Amino acid sequence: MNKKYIAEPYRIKMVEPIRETTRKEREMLLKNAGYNPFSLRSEDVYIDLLTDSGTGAMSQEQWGAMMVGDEAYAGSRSFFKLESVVKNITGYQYFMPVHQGRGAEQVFLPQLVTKKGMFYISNIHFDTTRAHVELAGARAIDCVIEECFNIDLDHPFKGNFDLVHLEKLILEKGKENIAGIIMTITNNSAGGQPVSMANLKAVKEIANKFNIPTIIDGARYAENAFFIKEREKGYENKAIIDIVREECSYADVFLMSAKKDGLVNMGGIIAIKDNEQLYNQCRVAVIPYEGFPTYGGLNGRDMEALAVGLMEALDETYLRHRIDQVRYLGDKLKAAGVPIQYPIGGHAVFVECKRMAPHIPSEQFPALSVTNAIYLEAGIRAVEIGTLLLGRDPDTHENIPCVLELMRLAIPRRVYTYRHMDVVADAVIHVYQHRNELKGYEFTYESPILRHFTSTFQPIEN
Ligand code: P71
Repeated sequence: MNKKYIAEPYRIKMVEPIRETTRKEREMLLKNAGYNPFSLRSEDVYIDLLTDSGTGAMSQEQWGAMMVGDEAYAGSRSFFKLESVVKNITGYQYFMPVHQGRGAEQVFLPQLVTKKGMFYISNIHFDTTRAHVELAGARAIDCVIEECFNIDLDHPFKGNFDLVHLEKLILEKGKENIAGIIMTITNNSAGGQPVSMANLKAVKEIANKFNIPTIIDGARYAENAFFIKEREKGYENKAIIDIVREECSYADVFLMSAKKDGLVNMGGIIAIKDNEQLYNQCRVAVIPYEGFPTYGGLNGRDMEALAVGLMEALDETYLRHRIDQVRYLGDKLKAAGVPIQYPIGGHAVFVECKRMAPHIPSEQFPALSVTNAIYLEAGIRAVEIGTLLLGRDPDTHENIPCVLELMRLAIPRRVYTYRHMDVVADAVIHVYQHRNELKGYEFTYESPILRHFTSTFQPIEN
């Protein structure tokens, strides 16, 4: 039987009740949250699609493994178990745990910034990555293909680097001023879009030509490997782990927020291919920020759960369901005419709100308007990825122009069922059908940095 979407490849044996609120309650709750969904309590959310980071469900094997966690400060058994799994997956020689992705960024990224005026280049830097590049005294430049920003264009690898532009950038800035090239797989910010193997290989060739290190941001590397298997010629019959090893062969360093494809609630990874000196630098830097290099902010139980979760996330049946579930939601929205980033990405569906609410100018945050409307409609929490999140230019203080005004519906791993996706689709479609009623928002308080997290708003009534 040829199934369009596969059902959950698991039985659910522990449940967390969730509660529906009334529209009246939600109006009050959202008002009290300053119309910023980050300020809602999760118990007041019916279906929580704020993020897929650290929100997944662990398996019985992971919970079982936690019981044998070794909590030694230095050199625990759990560390060596995790180390052998990471080395096996990446093929790299050196590994160090950290508490989450931004911990890896904080420890690692400054190591390659050896002087003033340096740059990291990425397909698109994730926000925390950009923040840590800047904290390290460097600048972040994005270099993704143009096709990425055309949501209707059917392109199999919208996360790809623009190779011509990459080479031009290196020549323009001077190869000695490029700290590193960060390959974000999958590319979170513009739709969980994958990067092809051919593109990773070509980036590595360019990097080698100029002697620039390459770094994988592997938060969703397993989902990227699945897309390569599904879409790239020559990989149809390869095992996911072999695709991953080839991905890793085109980088020198692997940084990961393990809260995504590590299938854990907390954890991160720094792995280094063969540069012993760089590894030693990180071993020194990790201690003041994260902890001793054999625990890096994690306890033995966390490392046990991660050692198991990393392998589970490479299981093809798991991945197929994961990607299918996201696609199921996206297909429903697309069929109803809702403008979404297409093809549908690995971890989330991204709704384009500039097109959904053209009557709301960017400075009035159309994607926040849609996000708040689906909370009011059905108690579903999503997140704005648009003008609000992009923030202001530090010099001019103007809002940075934003190509797409996205609302992201991120699906936690192994948490919700297809029926939950139906509820989400119904709510988004309802809001879409009543899009003329959507209102813009204005600040009642604007926080000076990372403003999307803590600012407050009011709807503009006119
Ligand atoms: C996501 C997140 C985390 C997040 C961001 C904003 C609001 C709520 C949650 C984190 C990433 C990521 C990539 C590609 C590094 C990090 C940092 N993503 N690289 O998408 O997507 O990792 O959160 O473990 O520190 O919701 P960290």
